Amino acid sequence: MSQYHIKHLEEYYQVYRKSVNQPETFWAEIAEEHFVWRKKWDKVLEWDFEKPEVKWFQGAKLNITENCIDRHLQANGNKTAILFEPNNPDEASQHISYNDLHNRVAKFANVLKSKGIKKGDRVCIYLPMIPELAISVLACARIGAIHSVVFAGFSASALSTRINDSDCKMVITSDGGYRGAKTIDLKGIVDEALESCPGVENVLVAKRINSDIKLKEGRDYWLQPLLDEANDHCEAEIMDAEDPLFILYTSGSTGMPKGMLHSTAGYMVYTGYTFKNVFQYENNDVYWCTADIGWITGHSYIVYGPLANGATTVMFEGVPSYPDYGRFWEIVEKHKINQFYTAPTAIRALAKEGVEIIEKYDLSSLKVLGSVGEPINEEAWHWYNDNIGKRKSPIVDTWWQTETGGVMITPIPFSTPTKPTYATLPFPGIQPVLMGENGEELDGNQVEGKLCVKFPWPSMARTIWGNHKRYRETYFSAFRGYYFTGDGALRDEVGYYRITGRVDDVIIVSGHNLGTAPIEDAINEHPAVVESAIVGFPHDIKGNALYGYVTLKDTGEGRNQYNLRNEINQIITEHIGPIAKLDKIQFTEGLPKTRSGKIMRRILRKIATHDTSNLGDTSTLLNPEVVEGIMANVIE
Ligand code: 7RM
Repeated sequence: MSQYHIKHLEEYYQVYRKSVNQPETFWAEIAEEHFVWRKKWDKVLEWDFEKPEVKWFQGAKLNITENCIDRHLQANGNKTAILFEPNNPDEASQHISYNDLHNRVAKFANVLKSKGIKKGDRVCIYLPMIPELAISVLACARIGAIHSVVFAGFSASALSTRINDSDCKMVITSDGGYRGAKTIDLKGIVDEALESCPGVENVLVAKRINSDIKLKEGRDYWLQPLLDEANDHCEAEIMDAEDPLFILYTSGSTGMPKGMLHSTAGYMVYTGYTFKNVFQYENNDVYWCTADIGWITGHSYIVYGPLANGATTVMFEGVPSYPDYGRFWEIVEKHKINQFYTAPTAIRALAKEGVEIIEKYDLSSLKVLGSVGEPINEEAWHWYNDNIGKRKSPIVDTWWQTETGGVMITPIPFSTPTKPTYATLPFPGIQPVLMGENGEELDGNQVEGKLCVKFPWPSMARTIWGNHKRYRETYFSAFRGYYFTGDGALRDEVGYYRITGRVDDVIIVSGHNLGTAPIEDAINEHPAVVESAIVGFPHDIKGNALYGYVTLKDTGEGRNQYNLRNEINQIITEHIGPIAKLDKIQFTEGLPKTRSGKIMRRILRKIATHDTSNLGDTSTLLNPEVVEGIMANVIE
């Protein structure tokens, strides 16, 4: 039996028990047998959820890129590491071997050094899904710089907030990007963002769409000429186990996005180990995760996890609908994809297009299907299982978070019997608990509560960049001594977990986490707006969509409500990005408030979902009279 590669349900239970009973022995064995170290650790784990502080593999020295690249060169140098599939199907795909990747990362790392980037400096990466994105991430890791990838769909204002929060010295971007039939002007967005980012010294610009952009003298450089000049050898910076690897922003229920900080050794061990088992990756498999590297799923399961296992990982630049809704299946056939990992929102969008388009393609290479990002509804689960997996490829419904770094609750395919809408069992090393109303652990099965984790795991985020207090308050205060996920869950009669959704003011739209507060802040900047409240409502494709209640200063008949709706969505697009646009906007006389002045979202949520038979007690409201008016004007 190999505990690194679980192949039966009994083996899973055996490994799981060991991971709980002897966590330090367990993780030390995984780390020692399957990763390369410049120096071994002195201590496997030190932790305290009160402070909170967590340290894994203290005293160890390593570089994650030696694990993800160098160690594979001897046996697998010519194997494809990254298989790049362009937006346009007529453009050739690129097979980047481990040897190529090694040289390209070294060159890029030397360019970073030549521009003054040192260990510990923050580098913002704002790129479309082109090879330079993965390469720049690895180049930062090679020299110990902390990468902060910002998804290239975020606006200039969202980008500048993130750059400033972590004091990035450099931005890596491109002249633009392709997304289906559209192009995006990334360099223009960066220029606008940098008007308010005095700390950025240099911008490196990759060429992708050959657009006519301006380089700011002394600040901006085309990347390619610098790479052409650079040496293709770069010694890896030797890092301590707990040295930071990257920052990745995630939305919170209030204010500023949270810069989740991940450290080196634990993140590497956990993403590598989960990748192997969750996808049952075998040597010559071709694995494809459709996420963007701008999200945690891309960091952990396009870049680090697969490469740590010497896998072939596909990077797709485009969208599922271009040139038509057969694109995903065309790629599966073309590259004989073995493991396919996507989000419920994509599955629902594809299901809507019917099965005829799928029948044109040979999907017989598929072995494992994955789902991530939000609860997968039963209908989507069956559609995926019947039409894509042909009822022979297990679906792994993987529950995890930006904060957890890697998959936490998931079936192990071919071992764990799956059950629609259930993420099933905790991965080895993970100790989930459900908490009751009074903050007590709910024992036994068939219970529902708030999902917490009671023991540390190697890839948990160590802090929020620059704000450890907020880290403690957000994750370790709701239940003392526990990590609180913000999700609700239930445990069925056999101990399987089903995630029921967020229990805070985060709404998941098309798999993207959106905090309500930043959207409301944006809307409230409109001169005609007094205040606003955002709630989610169920949407066939997006999972949830956004419903906004907006109180205007002047509700006079003269106002053009159509224009106002467009203006509100325009402001949201500028502040956050088009993903946060509202599907429905209702203008209100006022919003229901508690006596302490808090908007009662519970009531607004019910109205938006037409679930008004039982609004609960409204008598404690400061202004119960507004509720009737809101109900009368609800948008269908
Ligand atoms: C990986 C990722 C995290 C939130 C999380 C949940 C929700 C993610 C599932 C899920 C039900 C799943 N990171 N979520 N996966 N809910 N089943 N399989 O998505 O930081 O962007 O989002 O997403 O609410 O807390 S994330």
